Amino acid sequence: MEYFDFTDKVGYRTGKPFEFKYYNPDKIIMGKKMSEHLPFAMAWWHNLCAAGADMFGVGTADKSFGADVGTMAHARAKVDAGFEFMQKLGIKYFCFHDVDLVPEADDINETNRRLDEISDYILEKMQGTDIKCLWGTANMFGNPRYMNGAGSTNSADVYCFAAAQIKKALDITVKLGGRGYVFWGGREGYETLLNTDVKFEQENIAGLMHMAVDYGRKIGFKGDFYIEPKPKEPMKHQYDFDAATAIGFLRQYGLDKDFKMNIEANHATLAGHTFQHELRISAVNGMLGSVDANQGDYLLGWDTDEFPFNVYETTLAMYEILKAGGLTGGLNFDAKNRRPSYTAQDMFHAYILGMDAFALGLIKAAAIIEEGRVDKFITDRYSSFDGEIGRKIRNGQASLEELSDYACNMKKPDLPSSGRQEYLEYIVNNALFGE
Ligand code: XUL
Ligand code: CO
Repeated sequence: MEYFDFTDKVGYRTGKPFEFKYYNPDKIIMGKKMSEHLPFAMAWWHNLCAAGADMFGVGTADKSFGADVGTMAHARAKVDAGFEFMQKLGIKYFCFHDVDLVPEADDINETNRRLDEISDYILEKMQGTDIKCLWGTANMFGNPRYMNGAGSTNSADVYCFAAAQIKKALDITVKLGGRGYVFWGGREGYETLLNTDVKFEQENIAGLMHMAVDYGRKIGFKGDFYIEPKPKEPMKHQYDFDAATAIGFLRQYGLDKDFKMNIEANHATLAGHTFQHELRISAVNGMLGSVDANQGDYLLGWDTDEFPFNVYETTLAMYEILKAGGLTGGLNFDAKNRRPSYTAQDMFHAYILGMDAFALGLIKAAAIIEEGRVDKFITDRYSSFDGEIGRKIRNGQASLEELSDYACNMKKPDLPSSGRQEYLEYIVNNALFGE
């Protein structure tokens, strides 16, 4: 059965109603194919499961794919529709939560059996295609048992259920050849400190992550584990607030060798940071792994998970990614159509928008790097540290007394060189819109 019969394979500037204007997979940018710079992934949950329900109303889109929702026949139809979707768009990766794949049963043993069945089917579909799994994860926030979190729960029994779900999600990720495994700490945080032992909860979260690493390595998982920072929503405060916080946590609990960051654009802005900031902080700490490619709305205080459209943001994101030498993970569209964009055609328009926004971002970021003035400016900006006293400081050979003597001899320093922000922004605009 063909689910999306209104389009065949979407190509570059074909003149057809569904076409890429910028994403040209084989085009070489800075020595690598665009498709290698941009390992796009489909998010199973938004694309194949979510129908647009919100707090005020039910879904508007039909994601039944011709089957009864909540059955294994529906789970299989989603696999078929998902593979047709990815093949038509030339998307090479997918990401999933355990319960995106199958309906959750009352008994975890039955859920696990369903997961075995569907992962056999996905594996079968993968054969003969170049589609792979980017990462898997366990949904440890939706079921009522996780009302107080998974690793951070006050219930030892619920903690064991979280362990069981992670074990199974890791099994399936490995079975499908996943590059990574994600921890998004959905409800790992608190609503009020009046009922919360923060130290106890953080130790338990770290304990669960250690067990996941031990088990994953035992079953042959060679990829990266990821933390996906997010400051709030659904909880008032989430422990993985932002990249700096999550990296500190990983180091504190000895998890930093096995984990990297999965940075989501909308989570960055919820934390009061730019997307670029979160990518930079991860990269300078050697922990930039993967990206959830979406965008938020600066006027709204929640996670809107929009398809990326803002080319300034994708350009600066790709600038960071190129400077970091690329991603070990990929660009997962953790994004959903707006509720009134409910048709199957809208699903294609959304992915084309997102893929083109990142392709254009890549082209423009490469132009900024190749043009060279921004990078040269940054190098020059610190050139005072190339002098004798500067080198001593950088090499850790200076003492406070020596620097004090140096300063007192000078009496008064010159002002630091200009930051020239407007000049740099003008260079970015020229790269984006031409001289
Ligand atoms: C929620 C979110 C998740 C994670 C995976 O804000 O981003 O979908 O990406 O659990
Ligand atoms: Co996400």
